[in-house]
Amino acid sequence: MAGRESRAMAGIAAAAVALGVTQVLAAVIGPRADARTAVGSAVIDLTPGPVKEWAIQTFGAADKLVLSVMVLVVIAVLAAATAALETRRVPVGSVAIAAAGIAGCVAVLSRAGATLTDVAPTVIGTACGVAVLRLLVSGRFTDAGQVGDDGPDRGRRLSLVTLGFLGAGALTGVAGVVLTRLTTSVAGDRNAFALPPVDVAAPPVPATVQPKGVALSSFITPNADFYRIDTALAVPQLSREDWQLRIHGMVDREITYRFADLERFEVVEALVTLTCVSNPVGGDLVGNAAWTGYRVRDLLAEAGIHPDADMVLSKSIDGFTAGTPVEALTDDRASLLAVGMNGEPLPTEHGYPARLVVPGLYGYVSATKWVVDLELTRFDRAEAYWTRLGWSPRGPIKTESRIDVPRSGQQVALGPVTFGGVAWAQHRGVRAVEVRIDGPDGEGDWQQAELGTAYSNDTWRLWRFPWQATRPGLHTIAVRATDNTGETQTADFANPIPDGATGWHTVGFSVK
Ligand SMILES: Nc1nc2c(c(=O)[nH]1)N[C@H]1C(S)=C(S)[C@@H](COP(=O)(O)O)O[C@H]1N2
Ligand SMILES: [Mo]
Repeated sequence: MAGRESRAMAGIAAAAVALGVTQVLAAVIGPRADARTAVGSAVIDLTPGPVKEWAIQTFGAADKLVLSVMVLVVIAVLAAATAALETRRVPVGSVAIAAAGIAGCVAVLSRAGATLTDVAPTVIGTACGVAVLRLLVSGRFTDAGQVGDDGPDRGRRLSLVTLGFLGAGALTGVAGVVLTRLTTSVAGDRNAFALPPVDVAAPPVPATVQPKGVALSSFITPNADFYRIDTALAVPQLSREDWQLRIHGMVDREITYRFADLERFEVVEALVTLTCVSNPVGGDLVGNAAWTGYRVRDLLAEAGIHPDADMVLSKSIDGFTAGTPVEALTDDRASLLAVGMNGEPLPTEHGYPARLVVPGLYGYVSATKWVVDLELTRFDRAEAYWTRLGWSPRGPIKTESRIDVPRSGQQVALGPVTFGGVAWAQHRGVRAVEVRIDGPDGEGDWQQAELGTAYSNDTWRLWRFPWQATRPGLHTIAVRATDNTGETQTADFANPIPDGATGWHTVGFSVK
């Protein structure tokens, strides 16, 4: 019988084999059979709202990587702990692997469109894992030695076999992930997509939107730098061929558009600044892009909206939902079913082949990526993904501003210096930005910042503030914006839950 430590190692090897075999078989059966993604998605869905919020704030776009690593560590610890107790008679570790397998099957079956064949990889992988553990604790590799064989040699043989299984598990796992990527990726489909010619172009962007002499955010956020927030553990791979948009619910006639059907609608280009409700004061979950697409209003008109419908519940291929006021999708703002971002097809992680973009509303109530379904309904009947978790059903974007320069703790030389940042109040527009240095206890008063040209009410506005550094030591700079309704950004601090953070962004810096 192997010792406690080698049994713990055997447990990790068995878990690796179970995961590896499952992963490689899932690559053959199809994405719905991917237990790893199913379990991760289940973990995301079951995580309480405040914890999700904390994860987004803490890890940002790396949240999913952190989750994956955490899940692997938890699996390894559980496998080691339970396998350490495994004996030939009392199979604690094997039962744990089997239980994990059952949980994996439940997770797979709970996903949209899953069938019984989708659990086959998990069942076979689990069986392999149990078999490996039983084999390693059976003593076959330790007791089979000749009489007089001494401990260290037997132990070495066992650990070599264990390492072999561990390596095989890791290899099949990686092979499975790579194979899945290769067989499901829509990168080719995306590369082959030429954006439709624009019928209604966005007004040109004057160079004066970008204040000079200060290294602040660029007015248009390049796709590669655009923040990404979603609940999708694996980026959905949806080809144009497979994409459909079903419009149903409180409508006169249900419609399903195929991608090619979109050709008969006018192609509109609009610059819209997106913001995440989870963006903390001073945060970077905000970006501005030129979107190409079709007016949602035009797509809805063909279905005929019932007058008592007040919400469009949009749904993505992976089950995310957002509830948007019908008004925001049918009034004269540029609410788009976007297929292009900054002149390229939507990047896969930003919703290829089609997503919603709605000026003035936080992403969680409007910006559904990989969108496939629009249901006309009512706010008193339906609840969307984040609303169910405690966020506000309606999410108009709050007036906010951010300091990009100076960075917190930055050292500034005596003499002239230019500070700067961004301000946004989508669909109302930014009228003024004020800066205060060393207030309220210092002598600082609010002073007007210089504004970049206003492009539109739906885009952010960049600002700069030239200043003379005359007194060495520590200083603070605060910023506040006023929107075109005359409302000045509130000083009251609020957390992102339930309807967006508020407060003044304040940065400490020093003069030398
Ligand atoms: N399918 C899907 N769409 C989604 C989300 C999601 O989790 N899944 N998150 C929304 C949120 S909270 C935001 S802020 C925006 C972010 O869009 P981006 O990742 O393109 O910046 O997407 C929205 N659309
Ligand atoms: Mo968001």
